[in-house]
Amino acid sequence: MATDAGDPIPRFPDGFLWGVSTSAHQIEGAAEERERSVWDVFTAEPGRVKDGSTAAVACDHYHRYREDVALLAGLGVDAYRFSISWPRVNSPGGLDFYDRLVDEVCAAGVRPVPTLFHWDLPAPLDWLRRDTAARFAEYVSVVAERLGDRVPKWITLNEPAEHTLLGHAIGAHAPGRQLLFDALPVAHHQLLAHGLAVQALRAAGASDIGIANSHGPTWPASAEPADVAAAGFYDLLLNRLFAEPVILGEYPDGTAELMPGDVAADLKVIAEPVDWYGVNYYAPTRVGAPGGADSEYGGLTLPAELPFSVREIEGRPRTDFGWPVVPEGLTELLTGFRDRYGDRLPPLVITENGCSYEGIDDQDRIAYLDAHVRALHTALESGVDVRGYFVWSLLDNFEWAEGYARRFGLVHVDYTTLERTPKASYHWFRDMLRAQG
Ligand code: GBH
Repeated sequence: MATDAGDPIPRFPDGFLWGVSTSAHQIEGAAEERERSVWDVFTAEPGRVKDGSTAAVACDHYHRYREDVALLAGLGVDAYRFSISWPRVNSPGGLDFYDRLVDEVCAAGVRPVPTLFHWDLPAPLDWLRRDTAARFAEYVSVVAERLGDRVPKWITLNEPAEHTLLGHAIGAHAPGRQLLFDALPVAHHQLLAHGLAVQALRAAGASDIGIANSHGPTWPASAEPADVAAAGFYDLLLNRLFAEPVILGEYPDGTAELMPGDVAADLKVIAEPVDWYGVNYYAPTRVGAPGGADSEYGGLTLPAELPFSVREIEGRPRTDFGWPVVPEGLTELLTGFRDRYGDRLPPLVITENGCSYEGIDDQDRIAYLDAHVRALHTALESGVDVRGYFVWSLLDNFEWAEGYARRFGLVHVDYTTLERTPKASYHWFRDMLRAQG
């Protein structure tokens, strides 16, 4: 892949927050020591996860968190984004674990940035039900009371769009439902949960609150009106439907009518001001009219009934996952957000960016990250207010329906011995952070 490697990466502004991300279900293991989540139920069903694996042990981070925090300290990051498992908080001693983790992270001179929901819903709960949003706010209050004295920055939800689409519309993720557009209440109830959580966090004295959403530019397959319309619809579903209620207090283009409950009243809650808005970026998506070859999303075949199809982005290197490497898509996404939302756009943080490749001498990952950090700097230079960048992920981990086959870590994990080995990309990121000062 062509990079400017060799030229130093340009300087980012003072105070720019550099970090790495993980999530509870993907790394913690110790599944016996907490309540079950929808992911435990899902992975127990045959055929759901490609390699038949579960996250019962994963990286065993629950028992090895001190070693992992030492890796963070060695990396020299400013911040660590992790997630709190709601089913663990529901279990005896669960909150004590996060208390110890937060202490350990702080003692390492790193700022803890918890995400309060990263897909591992307690098994008895269901996002189709409105009261799950209220239950979420209660849980958030409990966590904020306990950790609020040490946590400087909070994230309510991770990627409600992906959780709605993958988990409830096409069934590739837990809880495995294939409701297609009947999954829309899941989107609304998560957004409501976000707004209620912002209120609960503020009531507990917390500040610097954001949400992490998955976003990417949507490229029409051609200039044909049917392709342009399909791409616009995809952009509406994956980008605007989740950004606009939070940023503008509105659902886009008539979608409010599809949502349950007193939508106008709920939108007031959903639009509770955030301090910043998190963007998880992996790749753009090429979208055309329905039909043609099998339509894939993140390696999964999409149902033919959808009013769009996802096409290949050609002429690009691909990660092991098959996702195209398009660094300038990050610049396009960020400048596009600025152009679309103008003064109403909160400061942005890249809460995830990364790639899956095999190997410990992972030059491909270095090239990917190098190019994306430069693309981010280009967005800053053109005036987009971006305050931080988090690599997905610190560790190789349980990659959902792909099991352990995809490795996103800066640190390699041997799943037999659970030994951690920093990859070449770990050393590259550490050296880049040192050069930033
Ligand atoms: C994130 O989701 C999750 O937050 C995280 O838990 C996960 O481990 C990580 O990313 C890596 O997957 O096929 O080229 O069109 C990312 C959601 C959905 C983003 C699929 C990229 C398709 C790329 N992803 N999407 S492509």
